[in-house]
Amino acid sequence: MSNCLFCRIVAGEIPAKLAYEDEDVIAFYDINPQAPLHVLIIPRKHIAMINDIQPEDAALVGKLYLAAKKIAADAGYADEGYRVVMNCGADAGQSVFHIHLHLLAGRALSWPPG
Ligand code: DGP
Repeated sequence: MSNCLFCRIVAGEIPAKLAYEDEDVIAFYDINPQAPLHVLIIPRKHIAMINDIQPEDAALVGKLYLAAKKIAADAGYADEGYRVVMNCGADAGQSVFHIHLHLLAGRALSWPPG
């Protein structure tokens, strides 16, 4: 989708510092990091929000988590711990409507989130 910010990052039209990529998934560092490590993990395929995920996307969504696990481990946070979260809709704070996992690590994170 040409008007989707994250599709434009996938297409290379907007620069981003990549943390990981494969044929289905890319991950890049958040422009406004909330932790020492803050990476966004997205499918190359445009899916606007969790509400739009279809059964045939199950493996693709699983790959987002496998990428999160690899990025966290490669950065040395496997034992220390990390958070992986996906916001859905306005009340959850979703601001970019192309699904993305936030991977946050490197500091103690409070719960519940605000
Ligand atoms: P959310 O609020 O859950 O939709 O998260 C969107 C995230 O996207 C937010 O943490 C900031 C990040 N973001 C927005 N625009 C850009 C951008 O142009 N580049 C990068 N790297 N991150 C962005």
